[in-house]
Amino acid sequence: MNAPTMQGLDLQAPAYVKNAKLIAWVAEMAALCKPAKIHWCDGSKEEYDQLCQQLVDAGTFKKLNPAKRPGSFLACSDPSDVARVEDRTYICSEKKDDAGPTNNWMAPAEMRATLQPLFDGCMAGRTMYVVPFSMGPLGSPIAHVGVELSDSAYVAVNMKIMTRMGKAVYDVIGTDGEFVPCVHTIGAPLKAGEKDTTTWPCNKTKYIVHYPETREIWSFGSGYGGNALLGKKCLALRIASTMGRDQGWLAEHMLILGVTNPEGKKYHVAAAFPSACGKTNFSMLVPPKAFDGWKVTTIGDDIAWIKPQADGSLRAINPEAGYFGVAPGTNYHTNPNCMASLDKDVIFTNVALTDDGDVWWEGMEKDSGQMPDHLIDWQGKDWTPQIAKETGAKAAHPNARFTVAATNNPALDDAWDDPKGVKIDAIIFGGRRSTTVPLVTEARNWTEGVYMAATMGSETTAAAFGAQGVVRRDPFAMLPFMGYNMSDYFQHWLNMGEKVEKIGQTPLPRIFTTNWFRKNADGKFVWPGYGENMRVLKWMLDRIESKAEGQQTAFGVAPTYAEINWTGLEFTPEQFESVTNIDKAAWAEEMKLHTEHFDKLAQRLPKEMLEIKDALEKRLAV
Ligand code: GTP
Ligand code: SPV
Ligand code: MN
Repeated sequence: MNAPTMQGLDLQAPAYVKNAKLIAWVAEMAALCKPAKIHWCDGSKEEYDQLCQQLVDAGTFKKLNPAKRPGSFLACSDPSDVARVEDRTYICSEKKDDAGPTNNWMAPAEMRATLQPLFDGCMAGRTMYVVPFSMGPLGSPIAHVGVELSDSAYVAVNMKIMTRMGKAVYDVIGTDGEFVPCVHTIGAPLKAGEKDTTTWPCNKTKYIVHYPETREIWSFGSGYGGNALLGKKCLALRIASTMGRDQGWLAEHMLILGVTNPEGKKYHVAAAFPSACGKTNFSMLVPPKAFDGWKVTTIGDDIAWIKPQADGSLRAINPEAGYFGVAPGTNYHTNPNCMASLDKDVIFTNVALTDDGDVWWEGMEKDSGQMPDHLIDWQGKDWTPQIAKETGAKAAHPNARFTVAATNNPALDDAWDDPKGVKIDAIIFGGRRSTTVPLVTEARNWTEGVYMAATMGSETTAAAFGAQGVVRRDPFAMLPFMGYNMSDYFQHWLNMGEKVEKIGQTPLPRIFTTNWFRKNADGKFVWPGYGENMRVLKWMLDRIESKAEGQQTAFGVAPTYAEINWTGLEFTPEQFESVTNIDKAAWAEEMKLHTEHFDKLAQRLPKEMLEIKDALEKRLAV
């Protein structure tokens, strides 16, 4: 039999690919994107090594000094392609109201017509990688499978680390199994004989598009992070959130950790902090000396899928297999487990290169006690402390990241890939706020917790393209990741609470808020953060065990100074007051922002949100 071909392109799928729909879709996409070659990824170590070598040969990867950082590479992106592009991200539901007021929307037919000419021939001169991946353990009933077609080898190798990627996924899909089709292109076709003139080709025009009803993802123009690794934000959050709405579960921008006390009792905590607000850090927390015998273990650092069980418990899994984490600020003082995870087999993106072929980023001077004399910065330029002083140039981009397998993490929880997931005892919502919001409070009930999450504000960070340090509402830390109408999502959370409470067998997880980021008059963080966050976590567990009474405040139940273990930390009652006080004037301003936020979401806003807001306003007025 002749192999199927199309204008010289070999369309023959490997024998282990047996899904007719998949094979037909790859052929259809190849006809549209017109790649020079198709590579069906098998996920093997050999393939990973070969693709990394190819990226080295192309100049996209620099192999790091194997004596310092074995098996590791540095990629530096185009300066225009360094973060998620929220203003170019679309939820294309049939009806605009189903995407809701917080999402960019275009009618599916109109978006398809817009993308068609962009994708036509978009992979010319390049290889189309067929990347089969599973979010969640392979073959598990909670996992969802996707296939990403991409013309970026960088994407293929990152997907290998971040997901369960490879041949075995084809067995899961079988002859007629479901998969989420994901098409990605950097949008930089090559004419016949043309060679790349840059090591990070991409396109000025970018589109990150989701069709929630048909569960499809189309991404054009970017090669970076969440824009391009489509299993992560696109599938595991935006598409999964709509699956969760329809099927009765939750897809959340949350870390999951285990915390075990000296008596061996273990709790599981999920925490939603916006992008670059401390999830990776908190999930790998090393308790301070005063907490001898306590242990924190990582289940996930970015995404949680939470499913209610027949007994009313909420069990969570991490659908990912690796971490795509923020490098700057990470060091042996702030996050030793993370530093240990980065010893070997890491892909670094947009950090600086040292003269001995290792990596460096802002914050590492805390470990060595000094700035390096010379570096090549993330843009390939010479960097010295003097240049930094004069120009403010950062050696690493503030959104520089590492890609590393979860199995590199010394604090990895034994149950990190247990398909049953872990039972969640507490849920935290935490923003980055230099003023107003206290260090920690507990919601008095589920509905108040949903309100606190729904109205959460946070200062924008380098994780997304655009202005930084601007306070915006980021409900549930999901603003950039919501696949449907935000008000419907609040209702979904209320429904979940009600459903689980009715079962009556398992208490609902307690809901807390945190803010590690209050600043003093000098603009310095008051709370020491990082490992010291254990002191706050311990108070939360004390609340669960009825060992801490707390005190009622306008904004939930807060700890008294005496309820926090201060052993080994100098933190005065005055400092405590400055990170916990509720400033009435600031809160009056804050409530105006809640009003504005709810006005925007008014159309489908659950009435409970306005009731809780009323009660909060009344408490603030006394
Ligand atoms: P995404 O991967 O973007 O979703 O972010 P993330 O929430 O996992 O953020 P991550 O833990 O990587 O932290 C981002 C930045 O916040 C890093 O520069 C950290 O050093 C800093 N950070 C983390 N935890 C704390 C903390 O407790 N206090 C302070 N002041 N900074 C923190
Ligand atoms: C985030 O921005 O929340 C991330 C990084 O976790 S990215 O995968 O680029 O979205
Ligand atoms: Mn994230």
